[in-house]
Amino acid sequence: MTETRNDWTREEIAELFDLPFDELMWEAQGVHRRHHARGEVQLCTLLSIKTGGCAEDCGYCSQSAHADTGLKATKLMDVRAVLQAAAEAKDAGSQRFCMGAAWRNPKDRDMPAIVEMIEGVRQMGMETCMTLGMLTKEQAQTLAVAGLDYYNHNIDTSPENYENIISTRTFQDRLDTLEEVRAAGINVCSGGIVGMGETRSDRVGFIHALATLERHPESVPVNALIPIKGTVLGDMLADTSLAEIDDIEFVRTVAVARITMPKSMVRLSAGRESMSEATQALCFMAGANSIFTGDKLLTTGNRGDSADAALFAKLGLRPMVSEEPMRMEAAE
Ligand code: SAM
Ligand code: DTB
Ligand code: SF4
Repeated sequence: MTETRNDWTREEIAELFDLPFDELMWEAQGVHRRHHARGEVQLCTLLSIKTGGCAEDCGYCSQSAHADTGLKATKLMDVRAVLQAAAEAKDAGSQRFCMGAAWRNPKDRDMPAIVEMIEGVRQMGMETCMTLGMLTKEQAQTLAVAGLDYYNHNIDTSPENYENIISTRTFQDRLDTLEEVRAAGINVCSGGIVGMGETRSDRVGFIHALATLERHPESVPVNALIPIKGTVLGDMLADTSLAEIDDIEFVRTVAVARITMPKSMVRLSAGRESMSEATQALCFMAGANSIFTGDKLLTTGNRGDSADAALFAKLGLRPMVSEEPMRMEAAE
């Protein structure tokens, strides 16, 4: 087994991106086979437990109060309705249930309901994941005690590109929450978005920031930007001042994530609805081994289970079977 490294340099990562495509794919597939069961893909299901009206100004997001997407803001969902959706996801074969809230940060008064959701979903035998924005130390500890398996908190892009995408928080704010999540002993899910008009060097910086964390995130979602009308980035793409990401460059990013973070689950996340089956197949060859299932992400569409089942059959892939989620030791 090759050792996991946390001392990647930007130059090394840039060299990986620069490899001839066949060599990059060969390398990524080799790393993948050394660390993961071949042909297995983890199925995760998303639910938006609190939609819209978010105070942050993330340029890609339909749920920002700063965007003009016509999205109706909702209150936090009722616990029973969340557990009903989780039961349906489990029946559909999902291994992990990811609950997302459009918050800058949760309020302490929201935490009891969040805790009930985590406990309820865990009792069904699914892994739990929450994404609620920035957390205090106490909130991270509350989630850990409730049994939360994963916390999703994306760094989204390179440190130097961050302020071009989001102005209401800093890259360091993101790292601070990730540290609290780690310290509380919760597994980390952190990745980002490709196709926001960033440069190759930003993609290098994005992977570098993840691959040099003291511990790699256990899950690394790689999203392809879904351009949404009324968001800053969606409107820029529509008026063509922003070029769409090239499929091969997207696959390269997945491959470099796989090589630099060999043990992490790399999730081919948002953007599959408009991605060709051939590009998705290349992403799986490049080492992606997790997807979001169902016909909805948070506010946008997803491919749906029957299209995915047909793709899996075509490619000879199979859903990963659940194992008891591994809990991390709390770092002092
Ligand atoms: N509010 C929480 C936060 O920002 O951490 C959780 C929800 S937020 C919607 C989760 C992630 O979804 C973002 O960090 C971003 O990476 C991804 N995302 C949001 N809108 C997207 C879009 N239009 N296309 C691709 N990914 C998107
Ligand atoms: C992640 O990296 N992607 C998911 C999940 N983490 C929370 C969210 C994708 C959202 C896509 C846009 C939408 O549906 O609003
Ligand atoms: Fe809010 Fe998260 Fe959307 Fe940013 S990505 S606007 S924090 S919901």
